[in-house]
Amino acid sequence: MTNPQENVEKLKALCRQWGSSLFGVADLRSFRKEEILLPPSLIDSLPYAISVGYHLSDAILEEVENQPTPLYFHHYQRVNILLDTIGLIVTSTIQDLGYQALAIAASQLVDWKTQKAHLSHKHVARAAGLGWIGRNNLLVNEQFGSRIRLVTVLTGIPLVVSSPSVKDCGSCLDCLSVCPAGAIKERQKDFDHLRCYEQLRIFAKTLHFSHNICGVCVKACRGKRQKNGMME
Ligand code: B12
Ligand code: SF4
Ligand code: SF4
Repeated sequence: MTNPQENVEKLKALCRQWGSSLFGVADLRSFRKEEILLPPSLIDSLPYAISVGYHLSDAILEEVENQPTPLYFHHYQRVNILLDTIGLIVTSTIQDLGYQALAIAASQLVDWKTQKAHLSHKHVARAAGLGWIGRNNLLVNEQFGSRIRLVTVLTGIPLVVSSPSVKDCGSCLDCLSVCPAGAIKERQKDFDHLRCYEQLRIFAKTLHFSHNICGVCVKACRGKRQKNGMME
């Protein structure tokens, strides 16, 4: 199977079957090599980046007030496992078709000092048309807001590249006042990474979670679906 459009349809349907709501393709060659912590020869052999998004449970997020809850922590962990599983299933499907694929973990650090992973799922998702980087520093999808988690699969199988979104936060400021650390500012580039990070470390310590989580700005960014009161 070498028709790029057919390949997209097949992989999209597969991801949907496994519970994902968003699918897009980015051209990895549009990224600077320094943005990807993988050997350059490996990047050259995997020119496409598939971005997959899972719509988080709105019911669980609605229960989050100004700090993460045990329900959210469990959800966060299970969704990471599901996204990693989807990455593996996409990988084996592509390999069966005779091409290479490499799934990037949903949540794994390779540089603790700068808090960097192999690559940014958000930047890939933006390039793959899933949304834009919002004031809350997260990927914002028009339908689901920031209530999504992401995974990326790099591959050599021929695919049709998606167009990036032209939308942005516009006049919305819903996430600014809710952040317990005051890390979210009107200009996205002023987002205070360190304040956010320190707040998450406090949550982990005081609430006894083994990961740095929060969820407050995820909840605040509802997207069109919740704002319109639409539920599946
Ligand atoms: C490390 C990490 C964190 C760290 C640091 C984040 C950061 N880089 O600022 C901490 C623990 C703070 C964190 C917090 C959160 N995260 Co996080 N995180 C990641 C992870 C694993 C890697 C991010 C990465 O490599 N980025 C690459 C760099 C180049 O991109 P960047 O963030 O734009 O780069 C900046 C930082 O590196 C910063 N920087 C430089 N030096 C230092 C040093 C320190 C100490 C810090 C903090 C930052 C920093 O400067 C860069 C330029 O601005 C990704 C998964 C992934 N592979 O993408 C998830 C991910 C970004 N996280 C996610 C989420 C949801 C969260 C939280 C809501 C926590 C939660 N689950 O409840 C908060 C939200 C914070 C926010 N508003 O941005 C989701 C985002 C989904 C979405 N809709 O966008 C991701 C994509 C995980 C996933 N699989 O879905 N996260
Ligand atoms: S994760 Fe929490 S502390 Fe960090 S920006 Fe979002 S609301 Fe603020
Ligand atoms: S809540 Fe509004 S301002 Fe904040 S990231 Fe989402 S769309 Fe942008």
